[in-house]
Amino acid sequence: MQRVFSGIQPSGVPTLGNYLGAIRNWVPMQDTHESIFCVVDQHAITMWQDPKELTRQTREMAAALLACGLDPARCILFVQSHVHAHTRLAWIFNCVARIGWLNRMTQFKDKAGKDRENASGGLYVYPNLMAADIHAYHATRVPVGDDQRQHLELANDIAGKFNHDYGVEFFPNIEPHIMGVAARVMSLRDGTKKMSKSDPSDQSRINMTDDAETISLKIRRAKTDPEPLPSEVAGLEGRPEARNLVGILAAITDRMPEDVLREHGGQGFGTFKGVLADALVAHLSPIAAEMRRLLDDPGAVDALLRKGADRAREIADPIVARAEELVGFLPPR
Ligand code: AQP
Repeated sequence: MQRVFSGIQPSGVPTLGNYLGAIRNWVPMQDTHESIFCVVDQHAITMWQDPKELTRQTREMAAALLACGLDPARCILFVQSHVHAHTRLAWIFNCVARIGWLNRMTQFKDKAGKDRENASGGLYVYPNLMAADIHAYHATRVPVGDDQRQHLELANDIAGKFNHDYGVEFFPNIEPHIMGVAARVMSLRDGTKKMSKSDPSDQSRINMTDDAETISLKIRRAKTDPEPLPSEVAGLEGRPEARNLVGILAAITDRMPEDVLREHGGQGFGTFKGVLADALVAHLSPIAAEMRRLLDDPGAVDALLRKGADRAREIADPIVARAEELVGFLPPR
């Protein structure tokens, strides 16, 4: 059975983008793949996180994943900092990856913004840690949103260089698994910018914890243009906000954008937004309710995560120990 790895940062409340681009696609994989999913708190601190908030958000993210359908009986779910193999391998990868490769990463440029000199070193080497997350398990399939494609290409370059430099075929090639019409959900305030849990504007995103009223209000206020919806996908060209809302309705109701436009083409946004808000509320409300139920017993969530980390260590520790041996580190025992 092919092994799958994917992670999500507890850098805020998970958004509709995280859900449609990643989490929702993880759920069926539990039955077809050996599945390993991780709340990547070490990635989160590449940008400033308030310590108390980070603890809360880590637990909340785990509860969100469980509420969306991850089942510890069918997958391994854990917190990155609990399994030290990730940072051990990341250090080796820091020494394998070339500065020129990292300089090309668009996510660093986006997140560092204009004040690049003031970005953390961790943000710069983030893709090396992400490569280590995956290669520590010899995972070959990585379900992510479209924004992570470049990092996965880098993870393959790192594995290729490691194998070449040490004369081995140790780290396998990774296959990105980028799925569905909503592989990139865009901000509700700007259809050219991706929806992000750390966007300063809460109005830019739907949080998985938003209640029905908040969802309806955010959709009603979402940026659009004055034209009615086209009846064909080609008519969405140059209309990023319209394309985004159509894509969201398609994804949440398991249809293609063509089908959505066949039904709603010609409608103004007033009517369409009402339909979209209702569909989102119907889909997300049960997930938010289950999250709240799980978070009523934080000790139980923590215990599940600790068990997950024990299982993750069993796989990752021998792989990373072998990588350290290949590099020439004196065995610790
Ligand atoms: N807007 C999006 N559309 C589709 N997929 C998305 N993902 C994130 N945003 C979108 C996918 O969610 C998974 C987890 O992402 P992450 O938390 O590791 O980091 P990220 O991509 O940086 O997500 P955010 O929400 O933008 O977080 P912040 O604001 O902290 O940077 C990934 O598979 C990602 O592709």
